[in-house]
Amino acid sequence: MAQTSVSLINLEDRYGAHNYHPLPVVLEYGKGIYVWDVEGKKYFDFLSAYSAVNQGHCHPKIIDALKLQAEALTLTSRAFYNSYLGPYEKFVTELFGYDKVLPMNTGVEGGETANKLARKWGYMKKGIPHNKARIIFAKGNFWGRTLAAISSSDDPLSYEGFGPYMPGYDLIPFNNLNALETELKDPNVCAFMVEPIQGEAGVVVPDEGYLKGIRDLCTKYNVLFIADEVQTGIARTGRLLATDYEDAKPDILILGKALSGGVFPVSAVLANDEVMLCIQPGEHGSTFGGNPLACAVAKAALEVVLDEKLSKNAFELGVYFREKMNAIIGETNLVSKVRGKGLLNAIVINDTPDSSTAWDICLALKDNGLLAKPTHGNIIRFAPPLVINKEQMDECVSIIRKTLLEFRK
Ligand code: IF1
Repeated sequence: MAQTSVSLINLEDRYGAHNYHPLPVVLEYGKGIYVWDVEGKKYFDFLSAYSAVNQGHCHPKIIDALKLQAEALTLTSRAFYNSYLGPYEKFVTELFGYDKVLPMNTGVEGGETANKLARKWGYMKKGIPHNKARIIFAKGNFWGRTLAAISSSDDPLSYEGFGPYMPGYDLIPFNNLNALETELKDPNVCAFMVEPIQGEAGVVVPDEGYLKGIRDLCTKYNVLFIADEVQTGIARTGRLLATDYEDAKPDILILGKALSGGVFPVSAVLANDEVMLCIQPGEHGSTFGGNPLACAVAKAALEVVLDEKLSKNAFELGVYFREKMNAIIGETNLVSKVRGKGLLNAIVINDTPDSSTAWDICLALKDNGLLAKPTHGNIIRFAPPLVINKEQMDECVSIIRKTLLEFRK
């Protein structure tokens, strides 16, 4: 029987866990900034798999690297050395400016690794008493779905019903340096972990100087600054890292998502020796962490970012996009603001978070050939692959404008 969107949605409903509520579109093929559904309809992808496909869908250079490595050696485990990991580690640590990298697979494993490193450093180097290490997070954070990650969340949808929670985690308001300094005075605090721009919270951009302020306070109080750049990293915000906008080099950097261009789960935790060497052989790792396939794919994905100057393109087209969106805001009472950096942007819909307006707008955008998804009810994130060009951006802006002007609640 021919597969249709409906039949495929029914298959997932019958045989798959119901842990998502996807937009009713069934994708079958992707190339660059475009995806096609089962019926062959073409869409602009304005989600980029939550910024994992910054290089565009199925980028030939990354796919070629995947194919080549897949015919050579995919996984050996870390029980043995292999000829691919060292060269990749050299490449990625030199690119981001750290002594060492601890390779993992998913973004949340990167966060877990960073938390373990920070606690170990707290005991071994800062002299925090046994099991007393505290890590501070910002309200509105999202770094994944593990029990540790949800223990640091203030979103009931993330943590409700999954207790008890990880001890030693505390929250302060995002974008508030006074609240941060108050917490850092406690000598048992080993780290502050924060996204430079909060993605899931709805693309919340902090004030100019916030990142520098974090860096200075963490230095002053001998606390590790952990930057979760899983979503903001790899050129998404118009710089290679969002922390590059200010003099705010993190002590621990977490990368994921577009580190592999969305081709393969690859994450990485980078730090200097003083921190990284606190974890001794046998104390941390993962079966697939640093596997040869991941090394080949990640190196190619990063080379695409550099060769195609995706940071510059993201920066310039981001300015252009927000200008266009601000003009549209003047034409409709549906949208209260646009915010973001580079090509990580969002519009805030003039309705309550529990309204279906943002969802209904996304359904209308889909019908008009552009895919986006709401976050936190009334915010629509717009994050196309960073390979988009000005002409394509103009087409997308006109689709968004048409949809908003024609939209009726
Ligand atoms: C889902 C959200 C985005 C992240 C940051 C770590 C991770 C993520 C800043 C963990 C992951 C993903 C998870 C994915 C949807 C997506 C998402 F909507 F869930 F919150 F991007 F905003 N740090 N975010 O954004 O990385 O373990 O997933 O590889 O759960 O559906 P992961």
